[in-house]
Amino acid sequence: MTADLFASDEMSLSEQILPDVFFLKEFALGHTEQLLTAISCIEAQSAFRKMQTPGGFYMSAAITNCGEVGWHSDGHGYRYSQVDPLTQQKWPPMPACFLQLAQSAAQRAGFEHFHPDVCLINRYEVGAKMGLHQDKDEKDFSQPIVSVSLGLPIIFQFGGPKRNDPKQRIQLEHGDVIVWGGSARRFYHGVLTLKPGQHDMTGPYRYNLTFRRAG
Ligand SMILES: O=C(O)CCC(=O)C(=O)O
Repeated sequence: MTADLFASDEMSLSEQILPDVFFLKEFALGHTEQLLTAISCIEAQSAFRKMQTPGGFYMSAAITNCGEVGWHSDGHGYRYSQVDPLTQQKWPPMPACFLQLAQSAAQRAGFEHFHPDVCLINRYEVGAKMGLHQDKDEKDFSQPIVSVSLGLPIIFQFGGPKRNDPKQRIQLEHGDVIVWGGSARRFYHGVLTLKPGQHDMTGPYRYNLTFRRAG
């Protein structure tokens, strides 16, 4: 597979939902089987786990990572680390199909030369959600974020630089991709609670791949 394969997918529709924020409907649809197989390999090395927040709560989404670094959270704060704290080994490498998808989606949205060094993988079960937050633990904000949805649908919220700014709500479905960067790179976003359902490829789950350049 090459980045061109993604870039030439005429089936996908893209929409700019805010300045520097792009919704690429079904952009990853032709590649979901390969992406899900890669997730299975990653979780066999670095299992999904529910991370503790600095406030002492547990996040409802289960998380793992691949790439040169991985994001994690515990009682001491949010940060990137070179090793998985569960295994004390390096995080699994980023599969080529992940990198190609992330780069071609970024390019489609007008962000050339995206070089993600981490893919955070969220797994949502019924009742899981991700509250409004900014992605701000990275050193490099010049590069965009590419976010890929697999499995059950969920409502994504995208706001502004302040938590209480007005929000757009978008239903994200299997194969949809959102890309944001530039002036929107640190805008608040999150997802509402996952509703019960059964997806042909992911069963009762939704997966999200979030590609970033941590720096
Ligand atoms: O699951 C999603 O679509 C959003 C994930 C997210 O916001 C994050 O990992 O920072």
